[in-house]
Amino acid sequence: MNYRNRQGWSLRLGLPLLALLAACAAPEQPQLHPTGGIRITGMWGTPGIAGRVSAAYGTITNHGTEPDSLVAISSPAAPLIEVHQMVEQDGMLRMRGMKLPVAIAPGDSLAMAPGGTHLMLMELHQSLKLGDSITLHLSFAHAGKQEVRFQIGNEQNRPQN
Ligand SMILES: [Cu+2]
Repeated sequence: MNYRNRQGWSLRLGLPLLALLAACAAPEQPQLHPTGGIRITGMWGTPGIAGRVSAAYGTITNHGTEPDSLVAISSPAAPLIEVHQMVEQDGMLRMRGMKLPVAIAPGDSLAMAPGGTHLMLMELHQSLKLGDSITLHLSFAHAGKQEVRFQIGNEQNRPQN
């Protein structure tokens, strides 16, 4: 199974989902973007072909004392970005869009990793290659608009952003 296939809309997986998730556990990463209670860490994205899709991963943590929520996502790299969950259905792992806003309770995180929840950049304006950098704007109800810039990599060569 190659990496690009895992991004397909549906795909029969040989590995149990849990093993997949465990294999993809990200190392602890330093805080990058402190604003309000929201911190976005460890962001990286996957290569993609112009007009098609790319996935982005990382962790959004609410270190504040108030609930917050992700209300909008935009990027110069793609006109449409969705939060996708992976849902197992009849032995198939399928991507399912989550409606915004996505609430993040105090002390909670939205963790995004290969095989699990991810941001899906759709209809890419340009192809994204290893080593390229892209910018995302994540808007939160309380923490406001936050900009993250991160690199394109893969599971063997995961950028440390
Ligand atoms: Cu997706």
